[in-house]
Amino acid sequence: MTIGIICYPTYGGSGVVATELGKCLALRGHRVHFITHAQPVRLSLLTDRVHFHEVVVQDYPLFDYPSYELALSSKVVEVVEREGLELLHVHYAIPHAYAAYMAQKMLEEKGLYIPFVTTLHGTDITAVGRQPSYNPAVAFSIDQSDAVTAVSESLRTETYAHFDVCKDIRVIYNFVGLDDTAVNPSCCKRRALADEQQRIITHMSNFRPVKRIRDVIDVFYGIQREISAVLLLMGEGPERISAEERVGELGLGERVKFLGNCLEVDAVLRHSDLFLLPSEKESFGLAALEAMALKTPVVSSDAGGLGEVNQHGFSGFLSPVGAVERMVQHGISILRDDVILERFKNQARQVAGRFGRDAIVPQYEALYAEVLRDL
Ligand code: GMT
Repeated sequence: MTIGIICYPTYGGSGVVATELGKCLALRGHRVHFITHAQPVRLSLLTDRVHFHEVVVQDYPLFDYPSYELALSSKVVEVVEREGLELLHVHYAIPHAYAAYMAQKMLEEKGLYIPFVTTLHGTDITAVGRQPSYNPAVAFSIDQSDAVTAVSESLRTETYAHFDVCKDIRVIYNFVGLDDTAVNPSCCKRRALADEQQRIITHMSNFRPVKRIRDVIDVFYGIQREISAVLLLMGEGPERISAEERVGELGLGERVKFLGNCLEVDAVLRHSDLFLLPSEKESFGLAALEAMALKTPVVSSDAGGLGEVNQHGFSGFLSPVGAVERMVQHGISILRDDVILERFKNQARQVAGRFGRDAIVPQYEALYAEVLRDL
């Protein structure tokens, strides 16, 4: 199959899922064309089966707001015709599904029909897409898609609750690689991250308010009063400065390290003993799944789809959003004893096993085949 993938190419979870999916599809024999405004960050290797087409958004003095959708839909038309794409898979409803619909209409005028599958990831539904200025366009794009998926049951339910849509939405969970968890000797060493007797606690996100970074630091503060530990923060975003301020207020100093957009995420997660994700909203929580796959238990909020990923009392613990003290106690209960910690690590990995790429990617392939068959 020749598939076009449209996504945000940055560090966000939707871009990561879209890129990993494209790479897996190529390994399974498909030809994949990424149509994005920059080369996706997780796409290091272009091959004869993996291609990248850049969407260039032209500025013009009259445009107060240069139109990404216009440039994207035009690029899609060009790539579909030139490369013979059979199907588009768009990640994030706005504006990708909207642009795909426009491309579909333009191609229909030329006697071509290109179906598009839309995957809803989260804030396109639970935050930005719900705003009155976008809601009708999001609902329209969902209903016009040839097929729609959501990354959790929770997101599927929220979509029906907030949008007037009649499309059947199928849940296809996010996935993760389950390759060997052994530490690669060339990657960063544990001793570079913490002293031998310290536990390593980690958080990774785009530092947006929805991630509640202050709770991450406050939970760490509570834990490290009982257990010697360091906190490693991976990612960048608007809350970074206030996070640094909070670290200063609590006198945590050297015990908290900001690693920025770290290139060694897997190595850091492999060395970690606990992952914190106290988010306000989280349709799935890919970062938690990535941690679990590398044997790191998770203390998280119970927001959105997190309860579908993190199994309470087994792969970690869930608490209501903002329940900092409860999260502290959960963290301590996992970290205080080597035997208990080892048990949680193994259980986290066991739960992650349900979301392996070999189980999930064929579900997308089956959906693509169904869409093409029903044309
Ligand atoms: O919130 C993020 O980290 C970025 C955001 C995105 O759109 O890229 O992530 C959303 O999609 C991810 C992949 O499906 C999910 O794992 C995240 O839970 C979801 N974020 C939210 O719902 C806040």
